[in-house]
Amino acid sequence: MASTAAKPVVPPKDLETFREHLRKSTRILALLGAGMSASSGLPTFRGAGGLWRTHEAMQLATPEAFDANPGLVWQFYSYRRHMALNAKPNPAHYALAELAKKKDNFLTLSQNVDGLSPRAGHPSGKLKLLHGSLYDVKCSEFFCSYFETDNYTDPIVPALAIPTDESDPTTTTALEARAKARELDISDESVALPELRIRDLPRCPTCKKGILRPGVVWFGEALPTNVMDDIDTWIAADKKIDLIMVIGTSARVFPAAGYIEEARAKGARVAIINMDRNDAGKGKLFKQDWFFEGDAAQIVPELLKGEIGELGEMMDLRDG
Ligand code: BJW
Ligand code: ZN
Repeated sequence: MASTAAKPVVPPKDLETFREHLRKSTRILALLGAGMSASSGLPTFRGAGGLWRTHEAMQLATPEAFDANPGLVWQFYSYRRHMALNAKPNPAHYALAELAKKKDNFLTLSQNVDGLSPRAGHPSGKLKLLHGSLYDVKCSEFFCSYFETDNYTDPIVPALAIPTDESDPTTTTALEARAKARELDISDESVALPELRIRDLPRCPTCKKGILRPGVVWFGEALPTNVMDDIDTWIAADKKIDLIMVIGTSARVFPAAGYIEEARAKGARVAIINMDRNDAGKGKLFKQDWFFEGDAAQIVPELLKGEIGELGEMMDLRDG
């Protein structure tokens, strides 16, 4: 008779060797990518889900795209702010946040801009945001230094509100129609984007001239100097690193991906957690490394259980 036992999230032997190494590790890095937030409902950049309307997400994440069409790029980012604000951190975010509290010398390098790690209670000193945040906003004028953090206003300006379907025939008043209205999915190209004039976009309160832009790092732009410096200082603080966990990233974007080899050069064993075996980094997986195939939201808490215990109620108590 076929066994009905659930397939273990990770092979028991690998789980055992990983947990044993983690228990002994003192200097630990984690590198996070979009796959970390996939089970929170946020799309990744490459592969399925990497298309926003007819545009590749990667093509919209450039200064050139913003210069050419700031309205379209704002519609993309306004949509992502809205989605991320309405998403919840998943068990992988909570598990890493707990590990950060337990291990003094653990540093997380996140490429994600969605705010889910901070919302899971990840200590801020142990979380380096390589590509900025959806909730930072800055002036796009070269000579203006206006920069704002923690801007959670959704929509950031009225013109960027997600359009709704107010045509429900069962409603009788405008108020009722608005209450029942469903948001339309503007990532779907068949949904019309609202008309947008340049003057309706968020404007810089300092120089009054520049259009504000998301405070994220686009291709060709330098990563925040203070963030890079903090990471360099952490890496240089000791001649060894024990472990780097590479979670939900295709590891194709630099300098982020370069931290894997930097850690390895200091002796780190590499643990990759990814849905797709092709993203293990061809030819780059060494004998002492681990590849855990599947959803980070399931695998990460399982891997860390020996250090942090069961997540259980801490997830219910946090984030509203
Ligand atoms: C799951 C899952 C589940 C799915 N569970 N897993 C060296 C060599 C070659 C090129 C360069 C180089 N150094 C620099 C460059 C150029 C460039 C670059 O790297 N290009 C590459 C394409 C080759 N880098 C830059 O331009 C960087 N800047 C720079 O180097 O500046 C130098 C400079 C110095 C001084 C002055 C001026 C300049 C900047 C890079 C910025 C990247 N920005 C973006 C957008 C951020 C804002 C936003 O979010 O919109 O960052 S692009 C995009 O890619 C985003 C991501 O953070 C980043 C990485 O993507 P990620 O997270 O890996 O996502 P995916 O979709 O690729 O992968 C998801 C993975 O999850 C997949 O593997 C799935 O299988 C997996 N998965 N579900 C587990 N449930
Ligand atoms: Zn300005």
